[in-house]
Amino acid sequence: MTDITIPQTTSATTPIVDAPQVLELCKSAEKIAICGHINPDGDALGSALALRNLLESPEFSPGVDRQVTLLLGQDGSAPELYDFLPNYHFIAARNYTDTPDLFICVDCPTLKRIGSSRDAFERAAATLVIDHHANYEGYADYYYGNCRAAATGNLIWGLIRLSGVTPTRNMALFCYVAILTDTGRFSFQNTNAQAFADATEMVRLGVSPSDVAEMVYESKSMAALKLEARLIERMRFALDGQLVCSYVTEQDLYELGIGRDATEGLPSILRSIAGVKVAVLLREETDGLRVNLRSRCGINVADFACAFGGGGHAGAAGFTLDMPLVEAERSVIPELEALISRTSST
Ligand SMILES: [Mn+2]
Repeated sequence: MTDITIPQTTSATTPIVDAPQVLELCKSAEKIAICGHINPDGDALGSALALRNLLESPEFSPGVDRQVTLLLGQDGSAPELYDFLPNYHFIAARNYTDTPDLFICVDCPTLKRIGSSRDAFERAAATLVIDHHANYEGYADYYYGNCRAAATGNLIWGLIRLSGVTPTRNMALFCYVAILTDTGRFSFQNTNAQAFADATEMVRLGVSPSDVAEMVYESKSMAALKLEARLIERMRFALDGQLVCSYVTEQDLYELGIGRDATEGLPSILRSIAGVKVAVLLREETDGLRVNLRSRCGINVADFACAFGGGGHAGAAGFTLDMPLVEAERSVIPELEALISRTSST
């Protein structure tokens, strides 16, 4: 995973570094902070945890007492869904007042998405982004990325392998979770040979695919299932079933007593319906209304999301709107209908 693909939107002023340079940058820093995007998913969390293990490994830089801190982009704790991961503890950003030598953003293409960790980012002596999104906006001092990588976890795994550090089972587990979740269990369009090749190494190091799948996909709470029921009840179709839209509110999460991480798999449920080409999930968040898009049949929702100031991948993207749910639906749905009609007629 050492080839670099420069995303089209990358600012020309951001120096692009290669994998050996990333390792050098890390070796020259004693205090490092790592942060993924807000509402972190398996890739953001797995990548951050694996990277911390690498940077704290005595093998990585013998004799150096490196202090590596994981930050969250928002108050509160990390999503419960992933609490089976070993050493799964985070310091909330509001408690972090140190000035890092190096601040590393993982799986986060825009500065806005590091949320409340921004103060620490701005204090840092140097900043680095490690990411696989196509819409990196050029906000850090250094950028290491490949938008053909299935997950940021693949990039982190590549760094671990290149570093010469003996990969541990935990490093493998973190990266495996990153790849598994970002590829939708090796089924989304971004799933590629490298994802399988890396996963093979991880399984050889002791990761159990069935154990991880059970923890991530088959340990749902009854409340999470009830949220899915609400989602399904509220589905609205357009264009003869090619477009489906549903929503979840803050009130839903409050009434069911569950966290926002319970919404992570919902867009894929909508897209799983026969005939659906684009699925839209509208979900209330603290910083606005999040619009999650999933697509297939060659419809690129990343470009669509970019036009609204968001981003993502061709088949999975999102953006945030500063408007109420009903209004958001009214403005987004006709645009998506037009996108589907345009794509179908070409
Ligand atoms: Mn990712």
